[in-house]
Formats: sequence, structure tokens, C-alpha cells
Amino acid sequence: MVDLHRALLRVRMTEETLAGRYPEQEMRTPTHFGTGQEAVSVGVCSALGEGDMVYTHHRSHNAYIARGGSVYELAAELYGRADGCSLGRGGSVHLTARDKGFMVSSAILAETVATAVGTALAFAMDGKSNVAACFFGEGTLDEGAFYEAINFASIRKLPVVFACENNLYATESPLSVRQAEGSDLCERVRAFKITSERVDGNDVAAVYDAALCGVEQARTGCGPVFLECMTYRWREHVGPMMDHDAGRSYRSKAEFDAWVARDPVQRSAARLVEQGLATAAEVEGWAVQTRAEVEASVERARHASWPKAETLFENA
Ligand SMILES: Cc1ncc(C[n+]2csc(CCOP(=O)(O)OP(=O)(O)O)c2C)c(N)n1
Ligand SMILES: [Mg+2]
Repeated sequence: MVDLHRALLRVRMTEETLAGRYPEQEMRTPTHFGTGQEAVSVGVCSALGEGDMVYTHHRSHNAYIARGGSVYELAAELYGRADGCSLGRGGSVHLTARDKGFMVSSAILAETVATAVGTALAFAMDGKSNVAACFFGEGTLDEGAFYEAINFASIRKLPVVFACENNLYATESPLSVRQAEGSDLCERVRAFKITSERVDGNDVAAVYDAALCGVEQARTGCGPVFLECMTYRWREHVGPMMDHDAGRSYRSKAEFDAWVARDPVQRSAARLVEQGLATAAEVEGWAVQTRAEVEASVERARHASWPKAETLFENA
């Protein structure tokens, strides 16, 4: 529980530090912040082992950090520096940390679901007991490619965990304008004979437990698993602002407030103290320490070297 909490803090502080500095206009990359959704990435990534491979979508930072990606290399990527995880030329939506078991993020909805299934197929063909895990928003279930990919994974019983971050909106469209009334995402995926479970995505322990079972099932050849993790994005779809500060009203303030009251980091902190696993002072100390570490990494990244012009056509 302490490890899960400290991982949550690392993700939260990274996002909040980057969001705080984004208005300085030095990060020249569109950025989809994942504040509020940290428990999904941390819960699932903490259930994975070495050799497993993670993919994610445009809201990419949480999974990258939760899988062990470097805060410095992420920040350097956003600042366009040579030390960035994608050498400063990918930006926020094209992260990679292959040595850490994080293959890539992509902004093309459902693309990384298909490539995660391909990785799972490769693991199976090579006789390896590794698992592929893929994060995506519920908007990915509006894409045809998603169904082709999960169908193939189901037929071949491939070792893949599909982690859906259902934050109720795709850009500014609520589920109600995208899906027939009464739709149930788990039910839809069960039509492909895939084990599907809805989880409280703001409860890191609940996500971790569900992911442990899912990873075990996938790893032992019993087929893919779909986790629908219910969560909420705090910041605007793309960019660092809060929707209500920006004058947008597609989400009600009451709905927003209700989800913020279920803050995954606060809930985890409160549980640690309640269960006697840590004191309030310890929890506060970890937060302060993590924030300082993250801020120092981001500041260092801001002063890193630019890529050299003569390398522009390398890695094409
Ligand atoms: C194939 C494809 N179609 C459309 C888009 C444009 N687009 C970018 S983000 C987004 C919404 C995604 O919503 P969701 O999958 O729920 O993720 P969230 O942003 O809520 O985390 C859309 C439609 C895209 N990136 N790829
Ligand atoms: Mg969404």
C-alpha cells in the first residue's frame, strides 16, 4: 500500500508540476494531462512484472511514469531537448521507455490496442510468459479497430490486459451522445468472450487487485482481460487549464466537484493513516519530498541541450 501510494504521488506531482509550468510557453507540444486518473496507471502497472510491455494513448504521462519512466526524460521530451525519451522530437503523445517495459504512446485512438495485441501474439509465438497491457480512454470503444483487435486477442487467447480509463468524456462529448442509451462497455466486450470487470478507477487498491487477477489470467494462457476503470479527468481535454476557469460548461461544476472529492491520492493517503500503515506526517513528508524531486528534474530538463540540427534526419 505504501509503494502504491508513493507511485501515485510520483505521477500526481509530475503532472501537476508540468501543468504548472506549461503556461510559460516553453513546452511546445500539445499535452493531455492525466491529473485525477493516476490510480488506473499505478494500479495496473504495479501488477505487471519485468518483461511485460505497456502501451498507452494520448493521455500518456501517467502510464509512462507508473511504469518507471524517468521524470527528467519526460520533461526533456516536452521541452524538445535531446535528452527527451524520444530525443525531443516526439512530444507528449509519443513517449517511449522500452528498457523499462513501456513501448510507446500514440494519439491515434485504438492504434496501440492493435499493437499491444501484436506484442501479445509475439510473446505467445515465442513461448514467453510475458503480458502486454494497454491503456486507452473509453473513446477508443467508438473505433472499429478496437473490435478487430480484441476479437483476434480473444480467438487466440492472447496474454493482454485491456485497461480502459473511462473518464466519461471524449474531448467534450459525454458518453450519452456517443453510445445508445443503456450501453454497458463491459457487456459489449463480453460479447467477444473476454473477461470484463468494472472497477473503481479512483481506488488504487481496487485497480491493483483487479489487475493482479487479470494479469495472472492473461499470463497463464486463459485469455485477455478487459478492465473498465471508472475515473475522471480534472484538467481540460488538452492543455493545463481547468475547464471552469476557461469558461467551458460541457461538464457541470457539481459533477467535477464530486469527482475531485474522490481524489485517488487523498483516498490512498487517508487509508494508509486509517490502517496504521503510515502516520499523517510520513504521508505529508513523502509528498513534499516527491514534489521537490520532480521539480528539480523538470528544472534540469528545461536547461538541457537542444538536439543538434545535423541530427534532424536521423531516426526517420
Ligand atoms: C482515430 C482517431 N480519431 C479521432 C481522434 C481525435 N481525438 C483525439 S483525443 C479524442 C478523444 C479521446 O477520448 P477518450 O478515448 O475517451 O480519451 P480521453 O481523452 O478521455 O482520455 C479524439 C476523438 C484521434 N486521435 N484518433
Ligand atoms: Mg474519455
